[in-house]
Amino acid sequence: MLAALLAASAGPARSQQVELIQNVSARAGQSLNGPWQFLIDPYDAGYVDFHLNPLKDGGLGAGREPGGIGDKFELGFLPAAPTLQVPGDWNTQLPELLWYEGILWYRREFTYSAQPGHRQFLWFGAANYRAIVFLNGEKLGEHEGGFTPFQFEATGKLKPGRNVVVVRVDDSRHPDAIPPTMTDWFNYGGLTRDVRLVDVPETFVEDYFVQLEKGSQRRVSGWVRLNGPRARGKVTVRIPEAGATVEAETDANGLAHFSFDATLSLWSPDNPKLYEVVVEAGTDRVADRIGFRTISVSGSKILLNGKPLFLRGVAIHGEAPFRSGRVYSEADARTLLDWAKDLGCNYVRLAHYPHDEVMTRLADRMGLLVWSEVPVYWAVQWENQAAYAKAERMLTEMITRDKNRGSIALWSVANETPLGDARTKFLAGLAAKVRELDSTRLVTAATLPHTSGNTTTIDDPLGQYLDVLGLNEYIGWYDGGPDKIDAMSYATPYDKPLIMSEFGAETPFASHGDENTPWTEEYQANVYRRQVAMFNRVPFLSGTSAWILMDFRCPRRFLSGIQDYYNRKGLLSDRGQKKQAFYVLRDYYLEKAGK
Ligand code: GCB
Repeated sequence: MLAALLAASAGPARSQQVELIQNVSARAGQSLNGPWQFLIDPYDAGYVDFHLNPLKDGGLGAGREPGGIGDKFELGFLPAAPTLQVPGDWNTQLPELLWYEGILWYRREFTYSAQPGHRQFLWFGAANYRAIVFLNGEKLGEHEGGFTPFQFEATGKLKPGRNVVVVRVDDSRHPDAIPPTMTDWFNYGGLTRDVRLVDVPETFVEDYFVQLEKGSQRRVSGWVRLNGPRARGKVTVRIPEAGATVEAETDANGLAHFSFDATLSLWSPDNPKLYEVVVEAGTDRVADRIGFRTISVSGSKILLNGKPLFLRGVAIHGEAPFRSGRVYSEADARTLLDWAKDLGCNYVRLAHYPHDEVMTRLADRMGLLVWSEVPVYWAVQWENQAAYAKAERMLTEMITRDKNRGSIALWSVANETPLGDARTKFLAGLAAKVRELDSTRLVTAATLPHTSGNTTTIDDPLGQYLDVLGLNEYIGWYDGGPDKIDAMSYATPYDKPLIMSEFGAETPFASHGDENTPWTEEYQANVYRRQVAMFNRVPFLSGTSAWILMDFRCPRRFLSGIQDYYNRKGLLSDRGQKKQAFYVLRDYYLEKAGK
């Protein structure tokens, strides 16, 4: 047994943490997936009265089967109320909901058998965008943010037998939201990810962080936090396969730091080795599967386990292949990540928001490094403190959920944001928050190009706060024709690695013409051929993520017969058909991989 060492560094103070149960899928309880009744409520009449005063009893939140006369009769779900599948966006489940943005109420009954001495939490993988949750007519809480998990304690509020949960989900877009009103993706609404009732002992392992210490290939270090009346006590962390066990004592906040040496086979795309890690405290025990590796930079190189690695990547939206709608299943994730592997990738950029946990867990298993980002996208209200607080909370929820995934190499704080002091201050704040929560990953952001003639200079002041520079460049599409790519050069005052975080061109599958005719596969392939030749001329380039793996639904893409409300920059169509550019990029990646 290895000695426990209490790390000297300050731990995550309770106020800095978002309280989320780590690794919920390993927990007891019950799934609340399946059919939920729903009511569409464009006027919010289920929540406020005719003079816009809040309805005293929570309105539809009471979850009643209506009885009586007049408006009391109207405020409820009759057994005939239709159902939607959860998880799942509402837009792709019923034709009349495709373009619906606004309020929709969900209701579901479930049976609960009492677990004396245990605690229960209602946990949501994500609800886009605002959710108000009621249990048995009582409001449990609210959450804002469409792509991260949240939970409310239900202990003492559950009844033996039949229970009713109601959720008011509102996906209307607002300028002070994250993301704000204009995005280049579809605003899929609803309970888009798993819903569970999680059951844990009264004092339980709420959260843990188990990774290699920054700069070390053998020192595992992290913390465990307990929640409950006996949160002051002993915790044990074990990696049985490595023969490593450590014990530590929690402080008054239930927090214990630990640190120990272990001989580990390091995780990498070629060796996606995961170890079972067991965390125990009192009567609670939770097991996870974790990969151990280091990720760092040296000048303009990205180093994985101390060795330079070129990130061969593609950007992916959380959009389901074949059926469209949001990704929520391992089958969806498997199809997307298999395509990325087939393309020769060792890295994926999960754009533009935290994806379902099935993606990051599968990336761990398949050996794909991940760029994970928050939807701080385009025109955020940079001067608005409330908008900052939302962004910081989402970032915290993203890191809280995925900090044990060895695949995660980069946390990104923003995409294509406009230059300005308020914006740089906002994003510097987020970068500092990443470092406070997780010093073991690299901080990045996708920035916009500043091009004069044929030279792009990557000098965004945000660069000083990043470990890795991201640049979205569309030479050959939004900027000049394919010929322009041949003449481009790149410069930067920063001695940092660069990832071309986006590049590409748009075409429907099977649209043909010559290589200079836009909206054809030949044109897209031409852009890719010239782009990859150009990449070889950028000495500080350490990775690329093509935009994008698969065509995705997008309300800003109007061209009838070409786009039909899809962004068609995919290397595959939304039906999984590979375009010519797929093979161009694959050849480049195979060559880069030395295959
Ligand atoms: C970008 C954005 C991405 C868009 C893409 C496009 O630069 O970051 O969200 O979808 O361009 O297709 O224009």
